[in-house]
Amino acid sequence: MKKILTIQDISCVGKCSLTVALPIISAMGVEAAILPTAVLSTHTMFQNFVVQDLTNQVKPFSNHWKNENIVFDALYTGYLGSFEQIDLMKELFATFKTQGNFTFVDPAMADNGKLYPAFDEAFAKYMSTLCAQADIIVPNITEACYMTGTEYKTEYDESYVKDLLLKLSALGTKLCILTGVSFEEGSTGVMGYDSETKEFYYYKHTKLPVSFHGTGDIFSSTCLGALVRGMSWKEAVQVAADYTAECIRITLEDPSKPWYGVNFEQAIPYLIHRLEK
Ligand code: PXL
Repeated sequence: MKKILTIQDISCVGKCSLTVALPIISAMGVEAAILPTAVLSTHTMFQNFVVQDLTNQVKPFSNHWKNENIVFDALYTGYLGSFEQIDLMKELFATFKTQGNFTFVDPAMADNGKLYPAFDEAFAKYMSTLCAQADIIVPNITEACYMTGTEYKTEYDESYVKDLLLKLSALGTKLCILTGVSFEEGSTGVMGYDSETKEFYYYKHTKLPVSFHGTGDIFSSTCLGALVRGMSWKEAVQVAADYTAECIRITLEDPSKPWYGVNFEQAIPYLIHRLEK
């Protein structure tokens, strides 16, 4: 059985980070090992959340795994809370990288042109140094702009997106996957660039007229699950984009939908079905 180590916070209420990564990776038939970097009462879009930082547990936990000779098929970081945690992730990559595995970074820190409340521009810039050490990164356009010092635009053309991907790839990342790429009203999608084959690929699907929290984490977890299962990156992008869109569609049908995340749980049967195709 394949095994992913995912390292991010656990927001106890909020449908993001580990409460999304764990069930999705498990549903995809892949073992999910976790390293929680902090425990939050909720994600940071709520007011008055409380945090227990776990930065000082990263080394003892990973040392134990190393001593147990535990290996992972992929190392996956999501939301990280500090410069120190970014540095710890670089060490962890160096410790657990093998010939056969890969590192996957979702620089979860911004959306819709704005940084999440806990971050500033210096942090966003520093995140690019972790992306530089990753095999695969999955930023949205906002995150890519912050990391590459590019002006954020809501209207753009293909050359703007390709330029962003080339700048990301210049950090040193093999495969850059940019989410939330929309060239026309009514559709959105994902564009990737493989620096080894020099190939761009765009996958487009219907855009639903809302933006929900946590969908980036759903996309990342699904995309990585699909990759670890052996799909090509283009197939993985399709499955992840389709599942994320289905999560949004199902949520819109729910009259009592939560404001803070999507009903990804109700779309898990769709995901499993989609994988069987
Ligand atoms: O990736 C979203 C996310 C994860 N974790 C925490 C967050 C957010 C988004 O705001 O606050 C703690």
